[in-house]
This record gives sequence, structure tokens and C-alpha cells, in this order.
Amino acid sequence: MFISIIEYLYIFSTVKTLGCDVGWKRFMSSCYYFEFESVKTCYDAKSDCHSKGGYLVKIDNKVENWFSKSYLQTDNNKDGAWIGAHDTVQESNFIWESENTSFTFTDWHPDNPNDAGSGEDCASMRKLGDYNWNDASCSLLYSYICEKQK
Ligand SMILES: [Ca+2]
Ligand SMILES: [Ca+2]
Ligand SMILES: [Ca+2]
Repeated sequence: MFISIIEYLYIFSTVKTLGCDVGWKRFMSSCYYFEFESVKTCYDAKSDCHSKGGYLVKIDNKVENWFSKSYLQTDNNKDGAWIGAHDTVQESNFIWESENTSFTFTDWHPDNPNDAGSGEDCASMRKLGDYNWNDASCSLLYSYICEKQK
């Protein structure tokens, strides 16, 4: 029987919320909060994730990246969503805000990160680029994804 990714995720989110707070989706060993209702700067998004007991999503591998992208594709968010990577400490050296560690996996859009314009130090999954990663100005207003361990 063929099950589409959307159906699979729906089933997954319905059945596998065990161990996660209301409003959070479980996937593998983490819980995820997809904020689609409001948009925030990268800093405010990070603060909100922290206030919820989590952090901006740390994407460790292809599967977690696929899961995050798949959920973003179910929403009509305008521009994309913040993820937890930034190079605000040292230009061009991206780290995850949750642990200050560097990448084990990346999915940058071609020619990014490019630190365009007056500088881009926060990472997003950009709708325009099929939700590949893009460094963007931290003051832009985007949806965001929080993660916490279940
Ligand atoms: Ca993670
Ligand atoms: Ca930068
Ligand atoms: Ca960029």
C-alpha cells in the first residue's frame, strides 16, 4: 500500500505524540514545535524556544532535515522558518545555538551561505529554495521550529 509523505506524517503525528507536550510533534527521540501562527526575528524565535524548554531546531542528519522540510511544506508560511544555526560569534563559522557545536550535516542552498547584503548570520529553511538552508539577516521575520528532547 502506498502512503504519501503527508499521510505518513499525519499518522506519525497522531500516533507518536507520546512523551511530548501538547502542541509538539514527536519524531525519533525529539519533540518539535512548528510555529506557523506568528513570525519573529531569529533572536525572538530563539528566546521563545528557550521559554518553551527547548531550542531552535538542531538538524543532525538527513532524516531530521527531511522531517522538518516535510512539515514546512504542509503550511503556507510565507518565506520559510528559522533553524538553530548562526555565525554571529565568528563570521562564516556556523554553529548550533543549542550546543555551540558545528555541523554534522548541511543542506545549504547553492551559493549559500553567502553573507549577502549587510550581512546574514542566521540560518533559515527558505521556501523559495525548496526549504534548503539559507543564511539570512537575523532581523527578518520568519516562522520557526523549536526542538527539545522528549
Ligand atoms: Ca535535532
Ligand atoms: Ca554571516
Ligand atoms: Ca544567504
